[in-house]
Amino acid sequence: MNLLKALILSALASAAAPVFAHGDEHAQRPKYDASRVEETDFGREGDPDKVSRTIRVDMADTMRFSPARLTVRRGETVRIVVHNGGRLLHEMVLGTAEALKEHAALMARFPNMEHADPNMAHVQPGQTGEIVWQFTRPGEFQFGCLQGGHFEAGMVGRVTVK
Ligand SMILES: [Cu+2]
Repeated sequence: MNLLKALILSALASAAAPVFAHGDEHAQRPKYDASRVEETDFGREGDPDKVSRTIRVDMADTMRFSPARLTVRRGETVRIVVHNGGRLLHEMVLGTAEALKEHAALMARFPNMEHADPNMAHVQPGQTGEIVWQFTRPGEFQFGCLQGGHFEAGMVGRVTVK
């Protein structure tokens, strides 16, 4: 199932069952399983045993990621450790610029949307989450916080894959 279709389905599912608040009781991401990894336009879920580098990114209520620019080598598997130093729920969602824009628009329509995909980490205040990702294609990608209004307020960063 492609990512957008999965998002729409989960949006519809949570529209019908609004008790599942996004970020509260969201499903735990399943353990890494190589046979279930899907290639996307911006790479794929990384094997935690093949991580060559850990990158720490902080999220703040100023609606900023720091650092907001990351550079990785093509093929590299990185562990992105995301710390939420704010008092609000924040998240990091990796994707293409276009996919993030679409996802943000969907989140605005369905604020209770629930999902836990390998390219995202929802992080409660004071907590730390992580994404293990292998960037298999060169190019410019983004990461954004898609909590209501955050992306629009500039909570977005860039990944350059060389
Ligand atoms: Cu945020």
